[in-house]
Amino acid sequence: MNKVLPMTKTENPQLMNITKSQIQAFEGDEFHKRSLELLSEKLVKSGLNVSNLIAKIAAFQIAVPSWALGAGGTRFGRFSIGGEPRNLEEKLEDIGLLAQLTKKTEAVSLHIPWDIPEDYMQIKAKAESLGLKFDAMNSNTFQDYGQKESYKMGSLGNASKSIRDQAIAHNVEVIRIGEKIGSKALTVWLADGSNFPGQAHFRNSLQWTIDSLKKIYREMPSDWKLLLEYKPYEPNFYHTIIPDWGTSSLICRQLGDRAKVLVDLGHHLPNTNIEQIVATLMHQNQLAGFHFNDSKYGDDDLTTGSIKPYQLFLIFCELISGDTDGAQARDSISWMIDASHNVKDPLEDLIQALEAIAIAYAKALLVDRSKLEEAQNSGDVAGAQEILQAAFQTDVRSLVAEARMQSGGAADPLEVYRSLKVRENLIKERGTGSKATGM
Ligand code: LRH
Ligand code: MN
Repeated sequence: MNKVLPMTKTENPQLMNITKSQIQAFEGDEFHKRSLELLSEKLVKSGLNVSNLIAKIAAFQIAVPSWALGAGGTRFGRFSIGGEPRNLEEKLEDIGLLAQLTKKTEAVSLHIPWDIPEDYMQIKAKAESLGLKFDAMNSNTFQDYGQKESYKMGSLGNASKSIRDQAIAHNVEVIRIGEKIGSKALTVWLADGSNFPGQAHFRNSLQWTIDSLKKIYREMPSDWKLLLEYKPYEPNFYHTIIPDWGTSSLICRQLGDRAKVLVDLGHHLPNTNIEQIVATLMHQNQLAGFHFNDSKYGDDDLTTGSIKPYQLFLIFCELISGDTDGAQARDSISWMIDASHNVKDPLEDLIQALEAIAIAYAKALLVDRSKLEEAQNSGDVAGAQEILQAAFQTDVRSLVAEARMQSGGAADPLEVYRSLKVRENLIKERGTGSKATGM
């Protein structure tokens, strides 16, 4: 039976900070050791190196979005969760906690203006004290937040030059903020498009967008990357200027080789073969990175791996294959979650998402790629599926848990989070009505 150590104010002035001993007090699954032994035996038998696998899984880190630490909502409503971070400092503390429990995240992706740091040096120091760095910065020209001209009819692709210039200036401001806190990338997602036939001039709005992005690209420091995110619809429901990977890719090619395509898993029409898109972008060295989430219908921003875990596995199979074959190196790709929590505790949702991503990656590492290529080249269709299924159907949770524990993380992060009553303590500290900025 696990000894539960109550959280004490004196022990950790910042209520959020859980100590190593509190984490290690939870031994987790009593079968962990035995299932890991059995799995390791099986993996060694198929020629795999278990400590190498554990090292790879432990090293795989995913950035957390600053806009997904409060309760999300839809146009039909938003249900507060209580204890939500009231400012950027508290958001960093929440992500610091995730990092302590899961050892799967060491970076945060900020969204401007939702998270403009009041004091750059202070926020940089705060992040460092929590073992966090700043991943891609996100600009926002899809809302009005007091800027001079409205983005109702678009931003970088707006027919009005002054509105395009305003949107360009905003993106440049976001780059300057990012430079101050050590970020090295700008993510641009545009809601720009139209709701009715005839409303927009397709070719003019595309050209305005390309010209605007060229001006932004020129303002990026030489070691920065531009991640261009596509989305087929919402908030515009007739056309979106950058609706798919092909359009994003052709624009990136006109910007330069530091501009690549960002794949948000929720930004595809139903039944789109996303793993093929990933393979094609890697083939062209055009893959910038991911916004991980899951969906049943539209851009539902549900917990990664909660709806289509096999698709997530197949995407990681392409990523590992492309990395191993030199199509595109894994460390040139940005890994981020982009989710919105309508009914779950945001931190529990993120713990589950980080776990699902680690599991999909671990399963994909088990694929016998030379046997698979043999089956593919010899037309052994059923054989090829058997090789994928053998990896996908392998329970790798003990391997992922071992990698986490060897990195100082919790055996079972969700169990520790709940047993230490973190949300209850956050509500005590921040109140039931605190509302985080973001989606
Ligand atoms: C658009 C999007 C984009 C963000 C926003 C929060 O749907 O995926 O990445 O800017 O969500
Ligand atoms: Mn996204």
